Amino acid sequence: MNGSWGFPEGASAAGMEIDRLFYLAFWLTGVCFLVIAGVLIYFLIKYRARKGHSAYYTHGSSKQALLFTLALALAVFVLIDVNLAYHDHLAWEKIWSVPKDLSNAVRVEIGPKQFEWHFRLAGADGKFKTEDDILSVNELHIPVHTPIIVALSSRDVIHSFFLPNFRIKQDAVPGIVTNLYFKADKPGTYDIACAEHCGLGHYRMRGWLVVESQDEFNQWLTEPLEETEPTAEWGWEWGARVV
Ligand SMILES: [Cu+2]
Repeated sequence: MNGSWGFPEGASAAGMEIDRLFYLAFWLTGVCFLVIAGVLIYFLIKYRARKGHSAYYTHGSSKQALLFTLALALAVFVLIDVNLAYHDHLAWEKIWSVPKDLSNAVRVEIGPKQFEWHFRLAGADGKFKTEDDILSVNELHIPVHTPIIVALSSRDVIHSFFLPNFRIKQDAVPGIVTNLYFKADKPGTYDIACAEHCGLGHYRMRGWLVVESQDEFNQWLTEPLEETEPTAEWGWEWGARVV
C-alpha cells in the first residue's frame, strides 16, 4: 500500500509502517463496529413490540449477562487495544531502527522561525557552527538510501516539522533540541510543511525536500545557496544528547 486512500505518496519504508498501523486500526474498529451495530439492529427487530407480542425488556443484570458482558469486553480489549499496542510497538522499533554504523549518515540541524525553514549542514570540516557550514532556507537536499539524523529546535515559537511523504511530524520547540531519524527510499521532491499553527504566516511556511543521488547531493553542497544570516539564536553545537 503506497499512498492509497488519499494518503500522499510514500517515500520511506518506515513511513509505510504508519500506514499499516492506520489500516489495522481502521479495519479492526470498522469490522467490530459493523458486527456490534448489526447485532444491535437484529435484536431491536427480533424483540420489538408487535401484534400479540410485547417488547422484551432486560436490564442485563443477571449473573449470566454480567459474565457475558465482561467476557465480550475483554475479547474486544484484547482484539483491538492489545493487538494495536503490540503492532504499534513493532512498528516503532522499525521506525527508530537507527543503524549502528552512522559513518555515512547526513546530519542536519533544522531551526525554523516564523515563517521559514532554516537548514544547516556541517561543511567539509564535519563540524557545526563553523565558517564552512552549509545554510539553506526552505530547501533541503538529501541523498537517497542514506540515514538522515536531524537535530530540531525553533528560533521563536513552536513549529512542527512535517514530512507528509515520510509520515513524520515532530514539534520544533524553542530551547529543546529533538532528534529525528529517517531514510528516503525514493528520489523526488517532497513537501516540508509546518503542522503547528505558528502565526499569521503559518499557511506559507512551506519547504521542499529534494531526495537525490549521492552525486547530485554532493553537487548541491558546492552550489551557492540563498544568503541566510546566521544569528545568535540559530545554530548550535552537535550536542551530547544528539545521536
Ligand atoms: Cu510554523
